[in-house]
Amino acid sequence: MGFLEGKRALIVGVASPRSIAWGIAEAMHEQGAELAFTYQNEKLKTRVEKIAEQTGSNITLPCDVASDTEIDNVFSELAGHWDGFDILVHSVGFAPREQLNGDFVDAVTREGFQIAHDISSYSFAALARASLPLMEGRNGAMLTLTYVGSEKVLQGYNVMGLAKASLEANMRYLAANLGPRGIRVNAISAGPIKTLAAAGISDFRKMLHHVEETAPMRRTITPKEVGNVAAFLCSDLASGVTGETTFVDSGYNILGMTGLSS
Ligand code: NAD
Ligand code: 0WE
Repeated sequence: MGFLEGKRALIVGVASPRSIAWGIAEAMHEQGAELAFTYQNEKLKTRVEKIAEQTGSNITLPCDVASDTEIDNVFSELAGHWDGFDILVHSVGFAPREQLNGDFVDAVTREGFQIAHDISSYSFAALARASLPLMEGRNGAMLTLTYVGSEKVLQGYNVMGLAKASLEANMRYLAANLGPRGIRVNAISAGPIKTLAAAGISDFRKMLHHVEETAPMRRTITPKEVGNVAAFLCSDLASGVTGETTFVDSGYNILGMTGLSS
C-alpha cells in the first residue's frame, strides 16, 4: 500500500509531460493519492486533461493565478468533486522574458518586478488561503518549488531570484500560521531541469553540463526525483517537518568555488 493512500492532492503547474509538477503527480499517484489538476489557460487545457487521465484523474480546472476570481472558482468547483482535500502543490513561476536577460540592474523594471512576485510568490499565499475551507480537520500539507537563485546570485536569474526569496519566506509564514490548524508547509529547491520554463533561457545547456561536471552526484536530477521527495514531504511520514526548504539538486548547493574546471 502506498504512503499517500486515501489522500487527495490538487496539483497546480502542469504544462507538459516534462513539468516538475508532472513528476510530482506521477510520484503521488504511485503512492496511492487521488489527484486533481489546474491548467493556466485554454491552450493547455487538452494537454493537461490527457496528462491527468494517465493518473486516473478527470478533475481538471482552469486557473490563471493572476486572477482572484479564477482562484476562487477552482475551489468552488473542486468542492463539487471532493468534500475535502489534503495536499496542495504549487509549481508555478513566471517573470516577463526580458527580465531573465543580461544584468539584473539593467533588466529590472517596476512592472517586471511586480509580475514576477505576483505570479511566483503571492499566488502561493492566495492558493493556500483559498484551500483552507476544504483542508479543515485533516493532516494537510502544502508544497512549493523554489531555486537556489533565491540565496545565491546566478547570472540571468535576476528578478526571479528576488521572487524565490519572497516565496521561501512566504512558505515559512504560511507554515507558522497554518501549523496550529494541522497543515504543514514546505518547499523543494530543485536543481536545473529542462522544462518549458527553462526553454529559451540562454546558456541553459551550459548550466546542465556545469552541474553534471561539478555536483557531488555528477548528474542533473529528474522531475520524478523531485516528485518522490514531494510525495514524502506531503505524506504523514513527514509529520514532523514544516517550514523547511529541502534541496533536490544532486548536492550542488553545498559547493563553493564551482567555477574552476576539473
Ligand atoms: P513548467 O513550465 O513546466 O511549469 C511552470 C508552470 O507555471 C506551468 O505549468 C505554467 O502554466 C505555470 N504558470 C505560469 N504562469 C502562470 C499563471 N499566471 N497562472 C497559472 N499558472 C502559471 O516548468 P517547471 O520547471 O516545471 O516549473 C515549475 C516550478 O519549478 C517553478 O516554480 C519553477 O520556478 C520551479 N523550478 C524549476 C527549475 C528548473 O530548472 N526547471 C528548478 C528549480 C525550480
Ligand atoms: O525558475 C526557473 C525558471 C522560471 C521562469 C522561466 C521563464 C521562461 C519563459 C520564469 N519566467 C519565465 N518567463 C518566460 O517568458 N528556473 C529555476 C529555471 C531557470 O531559469 C533561469 C535559470 C534557471 C535554472 C534563468 C536564468 C538563469 C538560470
